[in-house]
Amino acid sequence: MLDKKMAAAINNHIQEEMYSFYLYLAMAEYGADKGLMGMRHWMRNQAMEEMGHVVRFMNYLEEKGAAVELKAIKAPPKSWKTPQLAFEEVYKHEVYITSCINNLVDLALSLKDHSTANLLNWFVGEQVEEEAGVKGVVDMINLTGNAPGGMFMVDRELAARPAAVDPLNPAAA
Ligand code: OFO
Repeated sequence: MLDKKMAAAINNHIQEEMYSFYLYLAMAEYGADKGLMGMRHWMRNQAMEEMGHVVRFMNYLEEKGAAVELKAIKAPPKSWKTPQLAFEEVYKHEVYITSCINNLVDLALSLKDHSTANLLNWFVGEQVEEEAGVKGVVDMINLTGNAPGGMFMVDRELAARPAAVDPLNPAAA
């Protein structure tokens, strides 16, 4: 059993996670268009992680006997002025997603819904990693001080990001 308000809030949040997936796929294509294949790799793997978050919430709704309601996803931007601005947007977006998770925690606690609070506890920790991971990239770009070839060097680091787990087949990882 899941409180209707909690189920509705989780379904709304699935839409946020789907938008994150979409946004990072768009940024991957922007990177590819600029010849930044490391950025493309980093963003595609970030998108894959977002799909993992979607699947985690969907599995939970299934387990609790609540209906999954997939909603429309708005189109993300197609391009950014610079790769640096794209990564800064990722950071801002992750701070926003953290606030969404915190709101879900507040709702779960107000409903004394300990099972959802337990699920969300994983996401609270995950968001710390999400923010820190992209902040590391923004810091790295800033360290280049816009030097010629700076983004080329950063791109090589981005290419080294380990592949994300396949969200639909996590046991295969
Ligand atoms: Fe799902 O954490 Fe990013 O958005």
